[in-house]
Amino acid sequence: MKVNELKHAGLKKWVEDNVALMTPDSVEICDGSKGEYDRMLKILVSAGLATPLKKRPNSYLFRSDPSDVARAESRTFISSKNKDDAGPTNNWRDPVELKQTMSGLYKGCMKGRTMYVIPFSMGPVGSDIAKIGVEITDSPYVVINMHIMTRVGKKVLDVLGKDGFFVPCLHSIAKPLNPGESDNGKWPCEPDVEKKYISHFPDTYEIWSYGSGYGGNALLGKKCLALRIASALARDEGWLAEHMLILKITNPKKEVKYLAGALPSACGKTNLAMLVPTLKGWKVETIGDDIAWMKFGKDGRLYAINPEAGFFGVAPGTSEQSNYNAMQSIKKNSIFTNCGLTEDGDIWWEQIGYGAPGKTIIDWKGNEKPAPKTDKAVKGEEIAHANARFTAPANQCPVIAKEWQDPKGVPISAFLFGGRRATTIPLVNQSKSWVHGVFMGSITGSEITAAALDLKEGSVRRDPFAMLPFCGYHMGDYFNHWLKLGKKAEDEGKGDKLPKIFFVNWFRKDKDGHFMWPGYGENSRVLAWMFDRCDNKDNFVETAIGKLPKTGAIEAPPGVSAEIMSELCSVDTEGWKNEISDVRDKHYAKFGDRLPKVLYDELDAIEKRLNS
Ligand code: O2Y
Ligand code: MN
Repeated sequence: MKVNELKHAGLKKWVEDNVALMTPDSVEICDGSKGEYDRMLKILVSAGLATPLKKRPNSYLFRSDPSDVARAESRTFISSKNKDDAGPTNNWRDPVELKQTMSGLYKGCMKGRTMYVIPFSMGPVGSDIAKIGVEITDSPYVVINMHIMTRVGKKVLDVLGKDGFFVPCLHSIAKPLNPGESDNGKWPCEPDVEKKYISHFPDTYEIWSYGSGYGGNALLGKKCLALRIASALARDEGWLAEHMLILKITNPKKEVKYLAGALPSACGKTNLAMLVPTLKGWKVETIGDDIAWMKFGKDGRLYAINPEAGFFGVAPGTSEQSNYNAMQSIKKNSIFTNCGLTEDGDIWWEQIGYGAPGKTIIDWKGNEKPAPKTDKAVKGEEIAHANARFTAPANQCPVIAKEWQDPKGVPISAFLFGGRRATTIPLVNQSKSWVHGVFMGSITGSEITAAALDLKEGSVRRDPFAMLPFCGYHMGDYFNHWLKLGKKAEDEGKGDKLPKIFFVNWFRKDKDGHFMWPGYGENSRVLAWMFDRCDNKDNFVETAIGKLPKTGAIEAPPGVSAEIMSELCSVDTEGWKNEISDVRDKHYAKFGDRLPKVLYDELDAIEKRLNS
């Protein structure tokens, strides 16, 4: 298809304007076909950027530039008209000035390259909950990743029609080529981090990205559209765009429930999404591992879709033990970025579960090193980058639920929040009400372990709703959005249809620093308790901080004593008093008068109960 054949006048003009600005050598409208995917890979292999993997059919390894290995948070901007609307947790830039600066950078930025126009759907094509985006990019690496992570092609343009809504997503790697020049094995990007921009314009629902070819900075459907821009759309349209996995749980009686869960980075969200239960008769299946979009149905229930079509998972730490189903998902048709390359043509990373075969290995920077005999990480000598990634189609996951692409979505019975907390926070806690649940989401966070960070070791880095890097507007207003949705449901007499809200903590430690709970598949015991709670089973005790498991309601996993279970499931009154002060003085205080008053009331009520 040619640009002048585009039926949507707004899309056609947007593409033409950017062709004039960026001056690519040619333009391609992507059709999402296998032929297109294969052609992109041929281009990438011949440019020396992709290495085919002998051990994994149709799979390739990429090595990015050391400046371009993760989301660039300091270069991620929320550019709303009013600075106050971005809030204290986002980097704000004036939209007029930012667009002027970036338009200057975009001028001629695609010289010597092809401009790819990628029409994509976040969510099953045509679903009422899905949204359409169109990404303009000069990176064939982005094209193949978007093929896996989203639904690409003509079917999307058909749904868009002549005047449908789409989110325009502009992207350039910022590396024009001179005549006859090729990338020649060097990952193209702007190596100066200060010249990278990942900009969001929530008032006009636009994304402009420049200088990075990596992950969330460049695959604009994921964090940029599906979270930052979608959170603003959800605020404006009355739905939820959340950084949440979606699970299907089946109990031994074959009853099914769906759960959505938010955990900050490095808390095992993908592992939980693909968990292999140890509890007999229970089954866990995956709907999504990272993002959930949810709308209320006419029946008052909240329906969720996974807007993505693939997994963009962290490789190091992924093994058959930590995530069997992820390891099966990446056996073929997968893209690997910044992993090690073994002598026999396979990928390798730290904590993959085995040492590297052969004598030597190529690390993520392309250097030959002795092949590690164990999979332990050696600080400073890592073979894979800590943020090395796999991109794999979701339908390759052995436990993908049959309804994962249902355009109606799945009805959510429970929300789960959690973080890495060595102390204070119990194994699981159910909120007393919707408002209390929003309070729980708002105080989500993990303890700091790396002393190098700007917080005192052991203090809590709050990541409300695990949305801190992903909320496209003021977090105080975001809390209010959650409160408003709950109040509306209650005012309409549908409060009982709202998902129940839980807070989990798999990471409690004893005084010797050992984990008290084994985690992984044993977390199914906690999921089972939550499942039963959704059916109002009498398996809880009411406490000052919420509903906790009754003694014996969660059967202890092997090796966990009754005393430990009791400690995991009881209220640490002194710890909670400190928690309340920390939230009031260091966390909520940041949000000024946009912090909803009812959350302060909730804080006061818990404190009063703890003191009584
Ligand atoms: O490193 C990146 O660019 C992506 S970060 C990411 C990728 C997949 C799922 N979640 C995340 C995250 O940071 O939450
Ligand atoms: Mn994520």
